[in-house]
Amino acid sequence: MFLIKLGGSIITDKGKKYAFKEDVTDRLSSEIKKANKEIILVHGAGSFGHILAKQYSLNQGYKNDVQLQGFSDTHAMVQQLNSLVLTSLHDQDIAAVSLPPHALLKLDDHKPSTMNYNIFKEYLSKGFTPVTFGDVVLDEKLGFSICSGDLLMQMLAQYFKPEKVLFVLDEDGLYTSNPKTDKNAQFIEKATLDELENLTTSSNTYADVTKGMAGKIETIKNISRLRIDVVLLNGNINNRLYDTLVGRKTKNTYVYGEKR
Ligand code: IP8
Repeated sequence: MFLIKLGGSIITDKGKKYAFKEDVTDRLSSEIKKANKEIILVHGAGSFGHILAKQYSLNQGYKNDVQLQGFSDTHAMVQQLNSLVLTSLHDQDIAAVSLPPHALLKLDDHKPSTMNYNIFKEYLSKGFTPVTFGDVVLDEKLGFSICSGDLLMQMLAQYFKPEKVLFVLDEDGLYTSNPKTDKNAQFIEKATLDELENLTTSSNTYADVTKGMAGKIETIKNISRLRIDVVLLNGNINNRLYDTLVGRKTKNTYVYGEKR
């Protein structure tokens, strides 16, 4: 089984509220169909979730009743994005079913507390493609908080031990620094967990621009520690996802699962 995350920046325009990238998502759906693999799909919230979540400080937990409306509005928007992704998959005759995190799991101070893994297992065993996504969820300590697609990737990787974990990004993969701001950034084709440890240290010196990247590296390291290989690839380029899924050589960053 392959666990794939379609990043929010690849399926939406992160700078524009509620801007779904239909063409890119449709092409990625067709590549998933063509590869014909067993898959659990996770997607990010992009501009359907992050703008509202920030506006209402939802990740800080319950502070006032105004946030309740913000919570339900944010959920409605990420659910809407999820419906757009599902339609794209259904158009390719993929039997995708939506598994919304807010109804399946609880966090406790941002960390996983309870999760209904069985529902994923049952749908998979019947031949469906479970699709889940970054969502607002209940939180034992905070009242509510945000469950990111990356956290879902870690939880699902730990439980299902997939053959590979794929992150579909709007970059070719990992770089030694942020390629959008640093022209000396070097592309990383292959890395071990140890090499990633060094990378975090150096990328932290780039402050806020690489904060997102540092978080992503943390997620990748946690999955790599489960001895699962992680591949990061560019979803904007034709067939990178397909080639990676079928094991064909293509440009991507390959992180080897930690060997013991
Ligand atoms: O885009 C965030 O999920 P992500 C979810 O995977 C919300 O980080 C609701 C902002």
